[in-house]
Amino acid sequence: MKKIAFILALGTLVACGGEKKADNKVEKAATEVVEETEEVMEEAMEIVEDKEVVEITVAALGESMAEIAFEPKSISVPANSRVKLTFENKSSAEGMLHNFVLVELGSGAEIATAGMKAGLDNNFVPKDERVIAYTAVSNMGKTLTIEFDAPAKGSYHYVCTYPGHTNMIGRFNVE
Ligand SMILES: [Cu+2]
Repeated sequence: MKKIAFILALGTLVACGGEKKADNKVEKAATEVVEETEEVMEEAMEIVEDKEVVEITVAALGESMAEIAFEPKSISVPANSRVKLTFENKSSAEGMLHNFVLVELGSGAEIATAGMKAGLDNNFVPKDERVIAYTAVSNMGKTLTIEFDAPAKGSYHYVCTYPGHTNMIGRFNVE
């Protein structure tokens, strides 16, 4: 009888030991997951910090509706860069307002039409997922600066959505 009790006790001990071992395993796995997550987050932070900052300047030129245009009409930035855009309204004509709106290729006209409804309070920029970045409406002689992450590799348009400025259009390439 004593012998059986001893064996039972031993069995219980082994069973407990087994559970503890399993707990350790779970703990170890959990620690590994935490460590891996931290590594991934650190890498992500590095990617954000390492982004190349590209400074570009776009001017809005023209003293009359027939002349208004962006200068330059084409911009290229590297993929994964951070774009620091300086937008200069170089007009000296009273009431010559402009903005810079980066949009998906070919969507400029629709965005401008929707922008008219959005109104001056919204800088003539509609809430639309095809709008990637934009400046406020800028008055003559004023300079505005915005920063945004370059979108995915490809071609985009930049337009001025001020009513009637449909001939203000440029090409934005991410290479
Ligand atoms: Cu304009």
